[in-house]
Amino acid sequence: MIIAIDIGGTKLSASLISDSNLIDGRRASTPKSGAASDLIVALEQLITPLLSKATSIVVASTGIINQGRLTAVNPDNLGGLNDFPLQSVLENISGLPVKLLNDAQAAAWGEYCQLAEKNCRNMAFITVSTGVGAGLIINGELLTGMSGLAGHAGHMTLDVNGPTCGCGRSGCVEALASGTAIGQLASDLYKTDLDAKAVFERYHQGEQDARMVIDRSAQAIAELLGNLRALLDIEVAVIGGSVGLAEGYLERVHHFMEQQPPLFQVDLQLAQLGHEAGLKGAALWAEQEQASQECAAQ
Ligand code: ADP
Ligand code: BMX
Ligand code: ZN
Repeated sequence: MIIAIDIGGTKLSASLISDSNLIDGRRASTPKSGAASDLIVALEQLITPLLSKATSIVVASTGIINQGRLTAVNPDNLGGLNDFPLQSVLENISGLPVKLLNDAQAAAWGEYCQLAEKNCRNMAFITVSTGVGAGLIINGELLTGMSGLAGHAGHMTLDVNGPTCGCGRSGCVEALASGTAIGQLASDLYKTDLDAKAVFERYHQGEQDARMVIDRSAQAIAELLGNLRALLDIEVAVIGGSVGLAEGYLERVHHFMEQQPPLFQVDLQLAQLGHEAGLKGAALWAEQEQASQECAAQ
């Protein structure tokens, strides 16, 4: 069996995976200190109980994944941590072979494998979570880019006069739409600390300020989808992440997308793998990589 690990800005999950089924799934909070040593301890505690049954590890992680390291685009999402030797840390903990992929890229592959429309060749997966991540399938293949940066659509600028993003740019999609951005704007408006989950609760109770905050996020995602459609002729967009999957969110994205000219609208779907898209997608990707390596060796 394989161990799949999902490292997000808010939570860590790990599970054994057999035939695409999760077995013995575990969760922990992502350390907020920004210290590499805290992340190492958290990962060790998370996967140690699973190690005896596994022969390899695959990771879906927030951040740019390149040459075995995790580099943050937005270090704020990881408490300031911006560079981490993820592959060697996990190899040292486990003694097992380890493969790494960005979390949204992994989820994109997982969701692409679920798509009923097999003639879909170009798909975007967007996670609205601690940050905003994206993974792109172009001509049926996962795009990672030369340095792992491909798909980081959360850091495309939507508003040059918008809030500063932790990546250093202004008005990024992430700075307007992420769970963190929702929590920050709502905390300013309500003058008390609120996270995105609490904002959704207020929204469902009919509060106008909460609705406005969620609409800022949903509108930014709708604009992003229009941009991706224009750039890449995306046919299907799949939305995931805890904000993306929250009740009522997809409807608001749809509402704003419908205000755009039809040419810039996409077929919008909720992640079929739900919160497991990263874990399952990473496992499916690892299987495929393994098969193509074996094929090339023959
Ligand atoms: P990660 O970024 O670690 O992958 P999540 O996908 O859970 O984790 O995203 C975390 C963000 O989602 C936080 O901003 C959190 O407040 C928000 N969130 C968590 N649960 C919910 C919920 N039920 N409804 C709306 N937002 C949520
Ligand atoms: C950020 C960036 C992406 C990631 C996305 C979603 C960092 C640490 N991460 O844009 O690589 O895919 O967040 O990540 O710079 P999540 O933590 O919200 O799942
Ligand atoms: Zn940014």
